[in-house]
Amino acid sequence: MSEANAVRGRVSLTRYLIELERHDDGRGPLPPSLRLLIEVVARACKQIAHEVGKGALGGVLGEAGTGNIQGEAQKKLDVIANEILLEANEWGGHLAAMASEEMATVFPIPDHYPSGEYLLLFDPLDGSSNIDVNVSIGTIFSVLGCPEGTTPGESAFLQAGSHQVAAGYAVYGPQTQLVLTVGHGVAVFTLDRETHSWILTDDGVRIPEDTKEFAINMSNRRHWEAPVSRYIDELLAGHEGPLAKDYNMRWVASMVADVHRILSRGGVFMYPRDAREPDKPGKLRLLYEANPMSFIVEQAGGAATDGRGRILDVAPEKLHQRIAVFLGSKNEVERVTRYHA
Ligand code: AHM
Ligand code: MG
Repeated sequence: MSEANAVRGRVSLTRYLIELERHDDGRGPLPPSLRLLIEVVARACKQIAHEVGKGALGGVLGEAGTGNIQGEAQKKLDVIANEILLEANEWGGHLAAMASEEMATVFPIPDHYPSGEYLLLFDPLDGSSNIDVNVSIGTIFSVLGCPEGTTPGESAFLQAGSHQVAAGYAVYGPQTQLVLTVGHGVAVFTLDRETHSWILTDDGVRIPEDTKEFAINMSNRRHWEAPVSRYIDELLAGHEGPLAKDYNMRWVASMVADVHRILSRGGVFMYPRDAREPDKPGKLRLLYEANPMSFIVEQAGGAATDGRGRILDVAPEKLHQRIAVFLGSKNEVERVTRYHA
């Protein structure tokens, strides 16, 4: 391919979304306001990638000296990424309100900006424990419609994940990538660091139904519930065990990076409920982590449950609600879910 043809053949994020706007396959065309909102989020992710990349040279590493609503110490980059997303999205006119893992309560669009029809939720920087050690981290986001006639307070956000109109994440790793679903499958964009544009590098992503790879924090083993212990024992028993195959284990401790690997080559990711904090059903947050990742995984042919049922069917009761997560290759997620029954 000549250089000119190679350039013309590249599909940018804007082009990908505009084609969805024009093309109605029965699920309805993508609304222009949703396209613009996604573009703003993607632009904010580029800015976060830039800040992350500065590392020690930009003074962005280390603790912020503050804590979030979950009682976790915030890193400087947690706070910076949160600010970037708020600033980028508050004035565009597409949103009624935002909610973030790093903020105690919802952020309504200030009165001096027009208010829009969507709600944006995000985990501005997921995998915070990896920031200072230069391991992949990411941003996770989810978009809901704002129910008509409601003031965009906390209750407007308490919608089951099946109502999401878009979800995605950016992974800041050796390459910076954006993974997106608007309910038409899953597309992956890679940041071209020369032109600063998101270029489509994979579309119609499919997660293999079977896998030989699992991801779990094994150090919590003594706190797990019986069905999880049984399942992991079977995986570890390998070829000689009941599942009759050898499994490999990977745990990045950044959900974005673990999910990204599973999208790329299959696997099962687990963060079960455990006995450390009995009042908290799991570590991960339903609205900022579990729902958007479950939407993406299901759109790629995988499955996502909390061990009991489909995550996307859970009716949230609280903004910062936590949930157990089992997601990835369908047959393994179904097996561990069966063990809970
Ligand atoms: P964070 O949003 O505060 O970074 O916490 C979420 C992260 C996930 O990315 C990851 O899967 C998990 O916490 C790692 O937990 P652990 O420290 O138990 O390995
Ligand atoms: Mg997180």
